Amino acid sequence: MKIVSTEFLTGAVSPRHYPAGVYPEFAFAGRSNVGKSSLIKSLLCRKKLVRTSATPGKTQEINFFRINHKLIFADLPGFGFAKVPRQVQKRWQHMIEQYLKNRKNLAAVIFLIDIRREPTDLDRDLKAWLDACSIPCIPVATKADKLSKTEQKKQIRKIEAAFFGETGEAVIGYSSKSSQGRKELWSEILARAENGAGSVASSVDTDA
Ligand SMILES: Nc1nc2c(ncn2[C@@H]2O[C@H](COP(=O)(O)OP(=O)(O)OP(=O)(O)O)[C@@H](O)[C@H]2O)c(=O)[nH]1
Ligand SMILES: [Mg+2]
Repeated sequence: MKIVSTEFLTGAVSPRHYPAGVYPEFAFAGRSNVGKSSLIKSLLCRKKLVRTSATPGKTQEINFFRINHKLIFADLPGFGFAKVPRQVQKRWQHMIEQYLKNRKNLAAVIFLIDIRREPTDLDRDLKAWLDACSIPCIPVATKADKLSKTEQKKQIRKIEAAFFGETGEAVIGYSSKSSQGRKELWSEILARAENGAGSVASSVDTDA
């Protein structure tokens, strides 16, 4: 079985524009420029479907993608980009919080942290917020290709200690350039989707 269809559904700034929440949904959240849109592209092996940019602040709406008529990915705007005016930052934050609080079919949030950076207060706030709302989270350390394997391990341990000290959650090292971590992340996503909804796993081929 393969990823037979990936469709851009819509870009939304408020709940009334969200697509119908009929499939398990995974939202990609993290700071501006951390690699959310690139990660979706890499997972779906679709270069043109998702817009990415070296300039932070590229994704300004919640972009929804449907995969095999079985799953939805939601690409969230990033937070913490200093050059965006405060008013706009606030609007984005509100958009993200409103989405996370209200989206009933949300199966988990893919929580992205740049493997090279120290976790910031904003990262901590997001994690605390997800915990407070009991939203399951799949942690991913992005841009792994920028570090050697030894450095990757060290940084991942640091991130695990900062966010998951007690729960012992494993952080997946990922590279959208080399696809490192792709199989591991897909299997995590499918396991969570399966928990919530029928036979999703059998209908998506993660080797595609
Ligand atoms: N080397 C490397 N660069 C990456 C990787 N992932 C993303 N990038 C680069 O990081 C920059 C930002 O990537 P995006 O995917 O647009 O980041 P984003 O989190 O969606 O950013 P916003 O939409 O602004 O919040 C781009 O220049 C990407 O090419 C990766 O795994 N490795
Ligand atoms: Mg983006």
